[in-house]
Amino acid sequence: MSNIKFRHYDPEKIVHGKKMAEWLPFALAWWHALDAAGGDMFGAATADKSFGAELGTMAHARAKADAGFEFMQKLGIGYYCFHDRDLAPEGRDLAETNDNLDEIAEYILEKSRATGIKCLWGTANLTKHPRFMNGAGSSNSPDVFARAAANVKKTLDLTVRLGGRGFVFWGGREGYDTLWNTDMRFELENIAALMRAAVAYGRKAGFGGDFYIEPKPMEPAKHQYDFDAATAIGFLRRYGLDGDFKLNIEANHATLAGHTFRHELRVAAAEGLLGSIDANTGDTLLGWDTDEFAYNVYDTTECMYEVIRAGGLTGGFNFDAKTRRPSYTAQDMEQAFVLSMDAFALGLIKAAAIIEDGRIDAFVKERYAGYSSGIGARIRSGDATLEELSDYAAKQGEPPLPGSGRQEYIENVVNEILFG
Ligand code: XUL
Ligand code: CO
Repeated sequence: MSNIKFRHYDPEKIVHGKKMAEWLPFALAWWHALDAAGGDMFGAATADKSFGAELGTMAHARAKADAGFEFMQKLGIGYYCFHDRDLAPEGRDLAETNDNLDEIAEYILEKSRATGIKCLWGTANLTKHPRFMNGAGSSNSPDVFARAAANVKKTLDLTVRLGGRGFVFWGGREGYDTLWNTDMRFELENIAALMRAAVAYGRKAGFGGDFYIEPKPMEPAKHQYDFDAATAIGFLRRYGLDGDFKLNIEANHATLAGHTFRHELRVAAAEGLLGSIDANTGDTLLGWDTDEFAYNVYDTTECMYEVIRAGGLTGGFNFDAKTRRPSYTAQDMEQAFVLSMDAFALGLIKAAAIIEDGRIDAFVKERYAGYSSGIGARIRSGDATLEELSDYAAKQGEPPLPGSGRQEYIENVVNEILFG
């Protein structure tokens, strides 16, 4: 063990009736932890992620797996998430590409058996290759659609083989750059067709987990159809996919959509569709997806409040996050994971304390108390007609003001619980 020391994360500690490790199934994101090397559109990579092997080779794919498992073991991270393209290099054709994937899957599976570290979810990268420039399910080309389907099929097979709990669709190019060249309804129907085919195949292939949509409003497409949780839920219901799909909510995507992280969690949970979380944070002053490691304890507390209220996640907390470009050392990686694991653990402790304290929940209950009897109960039952309500309103005269929202009182309670 190096200098890794958690201040709040203790997997065995019981919080609100469950072990911390059960509330917080942390996952490493293969693409960020083992690939992202700090390059951006203005500058070259700063971190060395070669792990002693030549980039783009099968030897490198194995070296990444070695490094990833060593790192997860060291930090006590129980899961990983992957794209097909993160695991192994593409070959000359689809057959060779798939052989490369099979070879590395076998290698990873052995490590998984030896360590107990499991796959949280897999996803097909349908954004990077030039063939997907106009999207995958939403592509104008049926040949590209078919290739996307082949990649989804293979990645589903890998996810089943690696024991993954989930399968993500993140529609980075499922959207448009200009409506002048776009048939929106046509594209939405095709995306749904790809997802339906994935569900049908996945269930046949033994995938018993959840499919997820990961909402994000833009970037790389100007507008992405999975804009936010509410939009994605509408789409799932419209195309009858809500029995197999839940949502994977990412904090930075929430803020890009003009929402808070908590808002997106609440929307998904309110519909019983909160499945998993991409645990990161954005920078509110930057309009792009910076994928930072979360450290704001207000945010993590609000997140964990929503998660506890939802009864936990069927998925987990995937660190879809990367260290900053000038933080290029292996120690920076350790610090980043410790930072965020502790931030979510502290958030869990504080959220549980807020719930157990009870003052806020009691106030929320009282705020809606008028609906438990009389005309309120009639409204809740769904039986109250507009005529009945209108008569009631005429008889009662001017209704009293609805009572203070007491936001400042609540914020005082939150700060008292957070800081004493
Ligand atoms: C991109 C993003 C992805 C998905 C998986 O913004 O979040 O890494 O999580 O494709
Ligand atoms: Co993500």
